[in-house]
Amino acid sequence: MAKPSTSLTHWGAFTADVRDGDIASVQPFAADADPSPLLGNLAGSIRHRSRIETPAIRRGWLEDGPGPTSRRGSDEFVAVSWDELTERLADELRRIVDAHGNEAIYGGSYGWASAGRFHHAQSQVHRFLKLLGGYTFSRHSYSLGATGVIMPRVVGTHDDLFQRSTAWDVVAENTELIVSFGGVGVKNSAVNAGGTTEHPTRGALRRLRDRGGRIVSISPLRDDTTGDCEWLAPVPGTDVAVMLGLAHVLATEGLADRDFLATHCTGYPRFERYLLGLDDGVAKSPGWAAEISGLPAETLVSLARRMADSRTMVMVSWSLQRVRYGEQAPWMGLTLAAMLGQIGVPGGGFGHGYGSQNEVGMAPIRCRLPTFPQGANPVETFIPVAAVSDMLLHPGEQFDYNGRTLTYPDVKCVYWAGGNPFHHHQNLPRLRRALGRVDTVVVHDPYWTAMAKHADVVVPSTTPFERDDYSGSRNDPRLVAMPALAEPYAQSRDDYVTFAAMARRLGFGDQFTEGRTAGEWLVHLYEKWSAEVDFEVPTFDEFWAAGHLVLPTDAGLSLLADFRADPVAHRLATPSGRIEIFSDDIDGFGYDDCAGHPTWYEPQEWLSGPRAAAYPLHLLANQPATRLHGQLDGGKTSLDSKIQGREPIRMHPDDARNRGVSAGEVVRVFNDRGSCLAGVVVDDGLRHGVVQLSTGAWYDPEDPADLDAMCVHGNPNVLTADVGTSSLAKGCTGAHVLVEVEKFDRPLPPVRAHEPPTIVGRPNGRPTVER
Ligand SMILES: Nc1nc2c(c(=O)[nH]1)N[C@H]1C(S)=C(S)[C@@H](COP(=O)(O)OP(=O)(O)OC[C@H]3O[C@@H](n4cnc5c(=O)[nH]c(N)nc54)[C@H](O)[C@@H]3O)O[C@H]1N2
Ligand SMILES: Nc1nc2c(c(=O)[nH]1)N[C@H]1C(S)=C(S)[C@@H](COP(=O)(O)OP(=O)(O)OC[C@H]3O[C@@H](n4cnc5c(=O)[nH]c(N)nc54)[C@H](O)[C@@H]3O)O[C@H]1N2
Ligand SMILES: [Mo]
Repeated sequence: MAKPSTSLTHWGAFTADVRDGDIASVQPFAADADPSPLLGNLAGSIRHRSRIETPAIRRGWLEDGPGPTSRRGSDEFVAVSWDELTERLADELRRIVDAHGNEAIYGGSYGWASAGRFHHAQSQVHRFLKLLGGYTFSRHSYSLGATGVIMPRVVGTHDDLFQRSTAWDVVAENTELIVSFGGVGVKNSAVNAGGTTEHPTRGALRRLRDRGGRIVSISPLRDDTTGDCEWLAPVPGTDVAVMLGLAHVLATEGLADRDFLATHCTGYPRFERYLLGLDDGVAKSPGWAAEISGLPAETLVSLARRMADSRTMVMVSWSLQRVRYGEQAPWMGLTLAAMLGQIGVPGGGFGHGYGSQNEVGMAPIRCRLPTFPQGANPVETFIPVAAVSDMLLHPGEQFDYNGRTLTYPDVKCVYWAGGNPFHHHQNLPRLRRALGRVDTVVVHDPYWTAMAKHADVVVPSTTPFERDDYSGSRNDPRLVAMPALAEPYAQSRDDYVTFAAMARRLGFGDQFTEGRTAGEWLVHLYEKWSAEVDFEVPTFDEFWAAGHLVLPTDAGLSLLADFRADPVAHRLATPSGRIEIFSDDIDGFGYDDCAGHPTWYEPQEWLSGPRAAAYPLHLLANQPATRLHGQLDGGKTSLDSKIQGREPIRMHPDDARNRGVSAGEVVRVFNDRGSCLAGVVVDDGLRHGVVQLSTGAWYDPEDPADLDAMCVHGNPNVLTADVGTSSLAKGCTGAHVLVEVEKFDRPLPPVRAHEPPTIVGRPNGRPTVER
């Protein structure tokens, strides 16, 4: 029987037609002017064959007990009952805490999970582990690892750069020139953490163009900017050099706003010495930048003059900081905007991530959202999030981070709920070895992802469409009800129920649940929230019946307008209270990979470096246009893009011709770290020498027992380097990697990424699942 219902994902709200326990089709939310194609992945997702049907334990772990092993990822699983899983897992956690202390549990559990405030997997797992006595945690994100450390130091915040960014309306109505590094488009702004009900990017760009506004898109890919633009395609990884070349023109042609630099910034003179080459003898001139970036010097000169002459917004995408030395691009983009002197002016200044995530340019809500409280973590040990393999492989070793020296803990248990390291982490062969070092790997997920297949204890979670919840985000005008659309599939359970059962066995059940069912929590959190906000809200029942609630927002913001108006009253949270173009603190750390002012460093993974002799193609491992990360990789929008079942790799016609490969063929993409298969798309909308293979194809080793196996499906993280951005932030650098591509002329191995692993019966004849 058909039953229409609304719900919410990170990429949009929708109404579903539900049949036979699954989503049959979806219609986008009516108020969404530009719904995301990612909605096309939802049909069939509840009963997909990659769902985990029962609690399961890796055979080797069950038979031999916890301990290091190379069998993770190739072993069989044994289906167990919920009671057995609860007992064994709770007892193992107790053993680890008693023998090694809480620090030995790594509960960073990074990942996007699903929209939904209460059933948010991260909140659930962190609350549980905190009550257990704590865990080693992770700081920052794969999204913004470098920004999250550098920007608070130089502009006093990173959250406000997004949350209180200049509104799209203000850009559409005031900006004359957008100069975007990394593009500005709808591919990435489909998405917002926590969910989104509107997609304003395309419409705002259209309004800007209708007014005569211009967009210069500096990116190796033409389609990174949606619609018409002036496309400049530099050598990937050279944006800081390009920005320096532009800054050089401003400095030497009297176009820099010296008043703004004097009243609102600190350290410009120190930086200018570097810019002009007074100490190192290298002027960072347009000619210098042209040599590095491949963009003509004249183009940079005329662009710099246009920028000084127009109401200009400098936009830096998040991808530019997901590379080695990633701290530099956002810092230099901010410096360039400061030199233009338009920071805080409507439609001028700086923006970070327009076209990276939907929240940038959307109005912030004037309240917090109801959330499941997590409590405090008694353990203080943490790692920068992308150092997970380093931590597991180097227990007890010291490392630099943000001016401190930290020590990696000796982790015995890795606990993941709501994320997929085989999606997000770099150098997967190294990650597999790192996971092999611990005693126990626990994964909660609705699906048999590669991470679940590498676990010892596999906990089948419900999807957001099998439980009541609500969600919203800090830059979206709606709190949306998410009523369950279907019954939980097979034996899957809400993470809340799993944790509550374990907490009971471990003796803190009442603290974890506070005596409430999930449904009671939803009402409780909503009512607590309604009592705190300073506007009228309907009762929970009224909200639930209406399906959503419109929240008050701060419209029409311009980033840092207050600071511009009065830099004393609205001093920034930096040591000087101003924008730090030179940072004494960073300078004082003495890092050789992050100096006291924005600096051009030659990366390792780039076309002009020594590695390019062996691996002459620059691969952009960007975010997929067809799904969110690895989520619903088996859905229609995602599958429709695959070529002979492999993830598409885009190549320039010359690069394809030189290798004798054509559109529709399967190629092997490789370097010294690993290899994967991918299906060729030929496209002249890339700079030559650049190939693009998005993240998110589920890792599928040809021989799962071989830690270095080729991925037959096209996951670029078998190729990427597992190194941090710098000693400052140690952020993720997965966006870039050098590779070579060749025709694959063996018979094509089957893609098994979306098939469950072998699940065997038990010798004692308990219920089994055979495949
Ligand atoms: N090479 C390269 N690598 C990258 C990037 C890149 O640009 N290049 N980008 C990086 C970035 S920015 C990010 S944010 C990361 C993303 O990496 P992740 O956030 O780890 O990727 P997702 O596929 O979103 O993983 C979320 C998992 O949560 C599961 N899930 C959903 N709902 C629930 C639930 O209710 N309970 C439980 N237990 N599980 C649930 C999903 O099935 C999915 O497996 O990837 C990073 N990796
Ligand atoms: N459809 C979809 N949208 C998403 C996501 C998703 O998985 N799918 N993930 C979301 C998440 S978690 C995040 S953090 C954001 C990430 O947002 P971003 O980090 O901005 O996203 P990317 O797709 O990695 O990169 C955007 C573009 O930057 C360009 N680029 C790469 N390197 C360079 C360079 O060196 N110079 C220049 N000028 N350009 C370069 C690439 O061509 C690429 O397409 O996206 C979010 N939006
Ligand atoms: Mo991200």
